Amino acid sequence: MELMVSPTSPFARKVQILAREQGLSEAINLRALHPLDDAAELARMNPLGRVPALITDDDKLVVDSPIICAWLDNLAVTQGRDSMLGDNASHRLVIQQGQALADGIMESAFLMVMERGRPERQHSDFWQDRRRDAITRTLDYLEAQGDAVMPAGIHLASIALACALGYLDFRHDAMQWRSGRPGLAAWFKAWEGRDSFMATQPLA
Ligand SMILES: N[C@@H](CCC(=O)N[C@@H](CS)C(=O)NCC(=O)O)C(=O)O
Repeated sequence: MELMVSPTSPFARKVQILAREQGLSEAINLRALHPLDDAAELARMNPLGRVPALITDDDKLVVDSPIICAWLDNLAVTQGRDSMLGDNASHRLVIQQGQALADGIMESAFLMVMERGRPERQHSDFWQDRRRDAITRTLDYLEAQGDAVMPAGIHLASIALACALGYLDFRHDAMQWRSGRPGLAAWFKAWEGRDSFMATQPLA
């Protein structure tokens, strides 16, 4: 299998962590492509022009990180592993919901970085503020809800949240997301020392 990644994409990191946690990393060749600098090459494989994208051994394209994670998790289950997407229908919904919240943080944070890269006269304070507010509110919600929204353990939702918080550290240090959120900060500490997390640090 070939997984198209960029070394800074939090969505690609989520897929790589799930693959490592499910013992699949040896089966995957990573191919680093920058969505803007390598746009034509990436678009030849993924019409959406985004990373991550997976090409399976039988040459099928799988796009969008939640689907790629589900695809890899299913492969791991066929090899005798426990699913990281939940044990039953209601657990799966909680995990999908947790992943959606974390992915939403990543998306807003990524779009803020893209906005910074545009010529100054095209900058939009309206959109930057709107995205920052969405991140702030979602972090506060996660802090308040705790394990009702983010159950304990290593699963797709906790992997996604670790990637979202890691991306805030990487790209939005000024947000100081730990400030006033001791629960989330303590939760993240356990992730910071984990092998799969350390091995997938974003490279500037
Ligand atoms: N929903 C997608 C989001 C992926 C995404 O936004 N990837 C960014 C890099 S972090 C990208 O390739 N952007 C290029 C573009 O949107 O043109 C997923 O979960 O995989």
